[in-house]
Amino acid sequence: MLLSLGRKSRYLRLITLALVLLSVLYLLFSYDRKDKDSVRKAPLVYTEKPKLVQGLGNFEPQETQPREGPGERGEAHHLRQDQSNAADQSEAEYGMNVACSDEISLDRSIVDTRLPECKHWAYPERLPTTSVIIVFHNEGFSVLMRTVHSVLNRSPPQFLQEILLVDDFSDKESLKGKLEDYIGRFDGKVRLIRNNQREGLIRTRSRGAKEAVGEVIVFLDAHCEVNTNWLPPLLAPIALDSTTMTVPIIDGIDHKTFQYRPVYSDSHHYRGIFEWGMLYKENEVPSKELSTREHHSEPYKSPTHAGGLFAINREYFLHLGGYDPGLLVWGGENFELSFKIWQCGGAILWVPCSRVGHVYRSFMPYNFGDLAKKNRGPLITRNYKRVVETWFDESYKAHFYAREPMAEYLDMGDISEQLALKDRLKCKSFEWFMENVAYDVLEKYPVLPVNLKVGELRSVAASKCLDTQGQAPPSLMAVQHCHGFGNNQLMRLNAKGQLGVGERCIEADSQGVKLTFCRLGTADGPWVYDDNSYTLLHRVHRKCMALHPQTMHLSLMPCDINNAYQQWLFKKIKPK
Ligand code: LR7
Ligand code: MN
Repeated sequence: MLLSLGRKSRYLRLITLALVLLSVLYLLFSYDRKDKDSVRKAPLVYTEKPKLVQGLGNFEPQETQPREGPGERGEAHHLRQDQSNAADQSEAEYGMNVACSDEISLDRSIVDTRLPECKHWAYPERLPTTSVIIVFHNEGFSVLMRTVHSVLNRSPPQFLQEILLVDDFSDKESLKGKLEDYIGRFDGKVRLIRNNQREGLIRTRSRGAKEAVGEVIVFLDAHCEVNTNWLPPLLAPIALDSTTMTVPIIDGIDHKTFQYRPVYSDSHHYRGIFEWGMLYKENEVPSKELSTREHHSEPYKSPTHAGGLFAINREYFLHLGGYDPGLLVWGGENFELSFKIWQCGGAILWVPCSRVGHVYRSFMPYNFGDLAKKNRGPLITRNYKRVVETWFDESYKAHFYAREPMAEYLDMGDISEQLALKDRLKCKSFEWFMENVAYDVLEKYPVLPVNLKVGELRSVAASKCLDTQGQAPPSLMAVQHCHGFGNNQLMRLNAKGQLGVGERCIEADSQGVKLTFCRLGTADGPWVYDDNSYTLLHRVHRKCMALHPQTMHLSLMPCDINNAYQQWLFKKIKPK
């Protein structure tokens, strides 16, 4: 009896122990599973009221009393009349009114431009740590620092590991000791490193990525203001899948008044595409893309991005080789990264609930240093050529060269490393990308017919050349001294009658010969060139392009093949 009791109690103890063990294991296991599920299956949970959901956080800030002062609430700030010299001077120096910025608080409030439903999203409580990388070359001190302040003020501190400032060899006094002293107040949260020669923004960003310590890197231009709760919506999709890159919606900050303005006045969604000269374009998101989502404010896929502002897992970025180190200074790196991501198995999402303001400058205030002493144009085209030659299939390359004929003559350097990377990562074809991701590009920018003629278009009578005069369309075309550099005088006549210059088209009506926006979705035009009579016939008006002998005004006149003022020669441009 005693013995059996003792045995019983041993059994009981054993069973209890087993039960305790099992429940501990269960708890551990289910905790782990719940935690993972909360990230895997429900990274974003929409709640009727902004509130906490188990394992998820709603990072909306407390509403605060609006502050008063210049530029508060993102309003325009106007300098006094007697400050106009300072304003003009800083605009000439920086491409933006830094004198105006200097009077606005670095902590100013801005308008919340998000869709109202953005306040309702809850994100995983645990998100990757982040390094915000800001590269800069000769930026205005207050503009740069407002970028930093906005990040510190509007990011959950637990996710913001550091802000890494990378100076691309600036020579402005305000960006030396004063900058170092100033960031001292942030207790190491803001770090500064400097290039010891000018590298250009692309290589400078790659350096920042290598030096950063966060799991995710977020790039910002040095003249931005991040908006309310901008960071968690960028991090959540990356936490879910580290091969996803996320892009905020970019609002505008006026370069004269620093007014913060929402980029879209409607609530439609747009995404990044390109035309065949590799100019960046945006297009309304095809409905098929949106229909996979439940809420209007959810992220959606985009073929490409503008370049400056995005978040990506740091190791993934480095696994993709960062940016092609052969890309110089400015331009094309946005496409390189986009094509690389999509073709090599990743994805790009645009995130409506993340908004960041960016100052669009009136002009580019810096030169390209030693990397392009005279002329930036060819350097940017050269970058495009590297990207096209690396990522386009053979059949697509022709469209780029049709749109940008001078690219053929540019030395793009060695791309064998890039091709090897593409091979190593077993990346898909450009055709796959065009059919599955960028399927809206061809609707807007159809493939280009071959060029029948390329060169300057010279009047036989006046020996002057057709010239856009750097005007934006719609504007009248003119003739100017033939300079032989191409650019505003480089005309292309394609096999379907379109006369193009850069991304623009040449049309004519009763007022004269005009520079116009090419009709989206078309690549044809009205012009027929006759190799025997040298006339340029407008098929629709049944008249010929003519130059007025005295006024030099361009117009359509009844065709007269013997009139030298209606005779035009396409003269090839030699690369310089
Ligand atoms: O040599 C340089 N070294 C630098 O460090 C030249 C520039 N920079 C810095 C500069 O100080 C700035 O912080 O690099 C950053 C970007 O240069 P910007 O502001 O002159 O470029 P951008 O705004 O005119 O151009 C857009 O395209 C560039 C192409 O290479 C970059 O990708 C920019 O980041 C990009 N900006 C955006 O995408 C913001 C939205 C604008 C649009 C469309
Ligand atoms: Mn910029």
